[in-house]
Amino acid sequence: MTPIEIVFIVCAIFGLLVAIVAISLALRKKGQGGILPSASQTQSGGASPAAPSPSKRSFLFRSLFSKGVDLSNLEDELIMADVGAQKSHEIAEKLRSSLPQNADEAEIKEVLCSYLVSTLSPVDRSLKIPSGKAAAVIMAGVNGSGKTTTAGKLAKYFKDRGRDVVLAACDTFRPAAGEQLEIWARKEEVGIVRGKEGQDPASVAFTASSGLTPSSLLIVDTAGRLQTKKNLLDELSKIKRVVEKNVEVAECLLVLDATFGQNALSQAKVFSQALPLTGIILTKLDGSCKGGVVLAVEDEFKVPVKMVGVGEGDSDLRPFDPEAFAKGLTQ
Ligand SMILES: Nc1nc2c(ncn2[C@@H]2O[C@H](COP(=O)(O)OP(=O)(O)OP(=O)(O)O)[C@@H](O)[C@H]2O)c(=O)[nH]1
Ligand SMILES: [Mg+2]
Repeated sequence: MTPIEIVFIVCAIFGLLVAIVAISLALRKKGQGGILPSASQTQSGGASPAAPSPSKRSFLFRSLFSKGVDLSNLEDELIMADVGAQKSHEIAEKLRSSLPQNADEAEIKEVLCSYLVSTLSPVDRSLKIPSGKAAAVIMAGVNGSGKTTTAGKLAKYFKDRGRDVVLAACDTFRPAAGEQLEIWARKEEVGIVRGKEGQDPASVAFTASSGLTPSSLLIVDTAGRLQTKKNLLDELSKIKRVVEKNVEVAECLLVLDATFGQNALSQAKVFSQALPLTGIILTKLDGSCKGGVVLAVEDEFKVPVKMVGVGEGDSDLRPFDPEAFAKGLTQ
């Protein structure tokens, strides 16, 4: 082999090595840079436990204001942040009467923050589950709002607090719904009662609520969509009636998707006709919404937001904290 041939072979090998390193670096970058789905995107039915990183959670309650705020544009800014026309007007009037005309942004935010804390804090937001006796929680809400996922998260929440949780798969309308809840039951190692596809959901609820023990907590997952609104409402009230034959229904929780903004209000209206709602769980606050809808929903229905969903994992459910909410919104 001539020296030229040897140099040529060495160069070729070196070139090949450089190419391999470059390709592997490029592939790695692709995986981190968003082409691959994030942990939360890959979760099906919330079965994967990956929770968002603390940095992702820090924007849970983002500022209500998209631009500089003064007393003249405050009402519009609140409306834009889903606070609702009536509540926005009420808040703006309140601030106009307690601040000088030329109040700057920092003053407005400070007064708004204390106003929010003082109006939201006195409300009792605890889940009223009696101890020492069996109880039931009914989940309701439009399809896709997060009922099944929240039922799974609540299963963990109450199991961690010593309850024997049983899930009732009363969405027999959508074929995959029972399976989705079953994945949660397996993951959280809690009981589940499932019916057959198309079975009367109330009969599933009745079976599930029979024979509970004092430490049992039944969490009833329901359908979000039926052929007609009337069917849906009749079905929900029937489920509650039959469960009550066996056990106290301690909470009727409306699950609302916070990203729906003002549409969440019309949903709440429909469900409040079927069930005596005792609390709201606002989901997907980890998304792009501003959370102002909390104020609108509470104002309209006089039902407290008790917990918030901040991701798809089983620990992504938190008690609603008015102070964190007010601070986040006015930061
Ligand atoms: N990012 C995020 N996603 C959520 C949250 N809660 C639920 N989801 C997702 O929202 C989607 C719908 O959730 P489901 O629990 O299936 O909603 P559902 O109300 O049971 O829907 P139906 O059974 O069709 O009525 C799923 O992909 C969930 O993982 C949350 O707090 N944050
Ligand atoms: Mg569901």
